[in-house]
Amino acid sequence: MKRFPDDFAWGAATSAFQIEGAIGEDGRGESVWDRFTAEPGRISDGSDASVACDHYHRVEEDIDVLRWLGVRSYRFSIAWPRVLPEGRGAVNAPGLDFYDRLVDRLLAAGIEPFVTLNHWDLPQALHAAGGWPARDTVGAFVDYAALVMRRLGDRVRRVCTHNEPWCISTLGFGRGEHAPGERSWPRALAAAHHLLLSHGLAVDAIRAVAPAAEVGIVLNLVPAEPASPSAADRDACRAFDGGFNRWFLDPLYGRGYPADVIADHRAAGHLPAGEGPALPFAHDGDLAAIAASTDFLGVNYYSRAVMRSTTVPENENHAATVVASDDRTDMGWEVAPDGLLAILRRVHVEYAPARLYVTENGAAYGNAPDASGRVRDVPRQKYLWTHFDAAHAAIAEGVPLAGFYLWSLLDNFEWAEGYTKRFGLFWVDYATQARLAKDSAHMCRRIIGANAITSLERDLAEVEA
Ligand code: IFM
Repeated sequence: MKRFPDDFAWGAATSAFQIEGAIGEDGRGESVWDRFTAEPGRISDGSDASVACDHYHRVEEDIDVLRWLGVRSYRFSIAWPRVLPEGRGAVNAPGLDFYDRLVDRLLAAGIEPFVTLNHWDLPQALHAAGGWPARDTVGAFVDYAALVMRRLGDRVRRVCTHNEPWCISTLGFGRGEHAPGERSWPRALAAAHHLLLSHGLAVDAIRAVAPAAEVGIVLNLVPAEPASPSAADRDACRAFDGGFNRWFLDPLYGRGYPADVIADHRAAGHLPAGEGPALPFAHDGDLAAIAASTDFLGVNYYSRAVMRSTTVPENENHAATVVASDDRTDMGWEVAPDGLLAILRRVHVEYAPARLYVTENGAAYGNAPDASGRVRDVPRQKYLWTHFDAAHAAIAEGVPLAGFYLWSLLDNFEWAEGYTKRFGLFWVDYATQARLAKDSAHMCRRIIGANAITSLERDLAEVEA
């Protein structure tokens, strides 16, 4: 039996755009993702998030689901355009009231609310005015963060600024796979900088209005290994790690942007070469602001990367990811629980955040209800169990890991993949909006209740019994 600490924050996570629906209701403004999903060819199944899991109308039912699961905490995001339809200025009272009620209901159910302020749904009006590549958006975010926490901060004790700034900047502005669908590396790098700067400035603004709240940021981190010991593969690994992990971790923990990655971007023409400033968007004082001291780092972990050098020119960093085993989820991501231990250990040793949370971990598998209505999702059970084991090993090594949030509570709108990928512990029948506990939900319920894992075979067998 491997026990977790008594106060370990077992949780489930979602995000507003992926579950709420009701995109045109009660004064909500348009977001970049509404605009993006409406563009033909952007979403693999041609769907949108106008209904999603209809969570906006099913809050009570979803809190019952959380209560049944036994989680101690629930990580959800606030839809910025629901609160500020234009991104700044006039507050939409029904939008803020919705989250206020959600917080009260969670607390009444004995579930600690964990707020994400920006899970990608930037108000379209702010994007039209320049969006994340523009410095003006920094102030808009800081004001929005203070507004939300002034209202909720008497009850919300854990809040993060941004979810996965790598995705917003790289997928949204570099690769064009996410909203707003641009392909410009200079703009991607400016967006990343403004996300980080707005995080740092928002930390102070949040503390001023909600002094009792823990404040942090959530990064998606991917431990990288070279596919071979060759110098070229090791350099591919360095470049990948630099662009994915260190570009965010280093400035957040006071080291500035990594020089080797700046050099890569200059060589690729993403940043100006020559004598002038390498980072035209960075002003004096920005790095100190970005490095604001925080209470925790949230780590979203799904897989590792095994890197091979390639000269394919369209691939940034001239590196290619190799999937090292055939054990993959429906996203094509390798199942690699050791990578979770590796990244938690590394972040602890190299950056020493005060506290860590696994703010997302989970897997997309399509297992559907059988004739008896049961969802036998053994691959997800194995995925989660082995990652719980890795988290336990990290704690045993002394990593200050304080919680683990399952991604996701419900099957939901998986961004550019639409509804084709199911990450939920609960199956969602999108025709009826029924929620059905998968076998993995039963397993997690038991493990959370016991606050311990035993062995994979035994924990799986308990679900069968
Ligand atoms: O669904 C996403 C989530 O919004 C952010 N982290 C990764 C998840 C799976 O792709």
